[in-house]
Amino acid sequence: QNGHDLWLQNKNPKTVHVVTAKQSPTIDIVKNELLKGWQGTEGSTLTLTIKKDRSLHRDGFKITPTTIQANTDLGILYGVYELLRRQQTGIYINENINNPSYDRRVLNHWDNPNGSIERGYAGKSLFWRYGKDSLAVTESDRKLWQEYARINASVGINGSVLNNVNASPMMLTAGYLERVKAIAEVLRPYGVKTYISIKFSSPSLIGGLSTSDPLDADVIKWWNNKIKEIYKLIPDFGGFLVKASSEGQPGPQDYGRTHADGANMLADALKPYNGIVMWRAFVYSANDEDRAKQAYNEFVPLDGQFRDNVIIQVKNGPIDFQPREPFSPLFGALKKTAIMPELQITQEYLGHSIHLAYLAPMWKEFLDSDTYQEGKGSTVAKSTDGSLFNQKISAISGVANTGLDTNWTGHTFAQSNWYTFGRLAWNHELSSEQIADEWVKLTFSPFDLANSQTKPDFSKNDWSNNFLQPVKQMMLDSHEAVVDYMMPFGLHHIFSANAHYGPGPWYGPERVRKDWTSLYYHKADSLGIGFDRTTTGSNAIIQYEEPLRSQLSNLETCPENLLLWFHHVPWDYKMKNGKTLWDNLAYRYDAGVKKVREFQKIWDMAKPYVDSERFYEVQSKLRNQNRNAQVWKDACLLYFQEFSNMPIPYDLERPMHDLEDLKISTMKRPLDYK
Ligand code: BDP
Repeated sequence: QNGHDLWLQNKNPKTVHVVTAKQSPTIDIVKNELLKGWQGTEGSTLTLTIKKDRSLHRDGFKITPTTIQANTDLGILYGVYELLRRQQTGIYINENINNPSYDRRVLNHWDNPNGSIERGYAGKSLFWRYGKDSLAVTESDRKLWQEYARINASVGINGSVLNNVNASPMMLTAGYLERVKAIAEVLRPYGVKTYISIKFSSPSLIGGLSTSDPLDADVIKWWNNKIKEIYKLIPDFGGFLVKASSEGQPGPQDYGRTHADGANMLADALKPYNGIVMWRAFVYSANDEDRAKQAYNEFVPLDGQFRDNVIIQVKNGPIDFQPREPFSPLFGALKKTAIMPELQITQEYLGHSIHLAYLAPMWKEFLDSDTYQEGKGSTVAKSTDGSLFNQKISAISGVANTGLDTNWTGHTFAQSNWYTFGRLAWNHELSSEQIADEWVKLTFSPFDLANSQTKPDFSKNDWSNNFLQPVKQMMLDSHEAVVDYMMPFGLHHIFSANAHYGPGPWYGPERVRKDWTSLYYHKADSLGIGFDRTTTGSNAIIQYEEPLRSQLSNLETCPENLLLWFHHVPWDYKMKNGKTLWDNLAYRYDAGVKKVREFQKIWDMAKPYVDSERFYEVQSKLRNQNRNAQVWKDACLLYFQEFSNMPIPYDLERPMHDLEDLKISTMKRPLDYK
């Protein structure tokens, strides 16, 4: 088992007669999936009906064990994947209405035209290649893109941004656009729309203009022509994703214009074709203002100024995809502008493709967070899915973790995060437990769960008790384990160097940009540790609505898992369990390491139930994760101890590394011990 089939492993299909009056490339896919994957009663008849039904959204469907009804061919396709999934996971099928939470469910690929992937840990790009003839489209390209499209469609993902947000202007040149067209043709019948990221200064970089000022008539004309050219090639092109005036990228502010000026100019040009602009709010500069406050300060004054085909793309937290962050205060605060969450599927800050971290609990925590912006119950989910605010577009995006590795994502368990992104984008009310349950069954079950139980030499019950349940539990505990051994209690961004992998709480005093150092974020000193974001500090809490604001401001009521995000806390502060902050830190780091050791045992015991290729891959990665977790614990405790001057509790095992050694080795390269 090389993992290439992910959660789409068709086993012993039964025969099914498909009844439908419709013919189209999408319906051909539907029939083929049923042929390969039907697990219902042998010889059943399945009736597919496409008719106008107001209770269904464009992609929605109704299913029973023998019927699927939808408004569109794509609705039927999603219905088929749902039906097959239920058959394969043994879930009883009731008739129900199944509408997606978000209209646009989009992967953001940070792929560069030379085939490398920014923050990618699973090999090179699926779309772009390096070298001579790199733009020639081959049969194997098409085959791969088709597999990719199918995987996405199977979990409802319906959009792909094909290149990095740090965009090359080359992407808008003829050769690249031809390749986008070729990709779009393969993705189209699966309902996956193509989008690209653009560089804001393209008019001057490749258009020969002297400016890229969004209010300049020639610039506007250039974009209009470019967009016309794109739609000629790709009539259903989705639109642009834009990182502008952000981390050194050019943008409207270079010309004294606002984000709204920039976004609207592009939106106007895309409007006649129904294209959209996903404009990122990931903006901050190295000034004296707390980085966590800057996006809100920039965008809230612009609320209401954006066109209705602009949607602001906001990372889940106010800083940057850290192991744990509070939700970005922009959610719920932008009331007259569509806003979409940006999640990170690739584990830039969560152990790359080496650490096992199932991200559903983190994303659920975020989506379920109450912003209180329209009273109690104004969750992030509701403030983005169109139920709380009247927005023309609803969308959610995830930074993809895919690459050319045979198993697509590097770590077998990282496949679950791609799966989860799709499932939550479709239905943000699914629980982490249910998604894990589905994924483990689809990915590892040796049984055709709906039917026979004879195949391997153990029973379905054995498999469920000794594999499914413990592995699921390991997944559910895994994100919190990473938080514990990396950054408990709201610590954030204390990595060594730009690889964002190993620990480096000491990192960066020599750097010019203070906001790119660890010291900026943890602020450890002889008195305590943590970033004071209350009124005595940066006052970032002002950006949250009451009663949350008061809750966060008060040391006693601030959730302990975000304590050091909002407060500078004395080392000897007594926490809820009666122990000091310092002792709690030590126990938490230790608990994180111990959890990984438990995962190793769970996985070793799972050996009889999993093929050897995936077994050894995961086993070896867990060993690596265990070593890394120990390094994180030692590095952080020994370093912070220099400020706390308190002993590591004596019932805990002592560090195994010397701080000075760790400083040298983690500065040089990420501690992956490969
Ligand atoms: C940071 C990444 C950087 C991205 C940036 C972004 O380190 O590579 O370009 O986010 O989202 O997390 O634009």
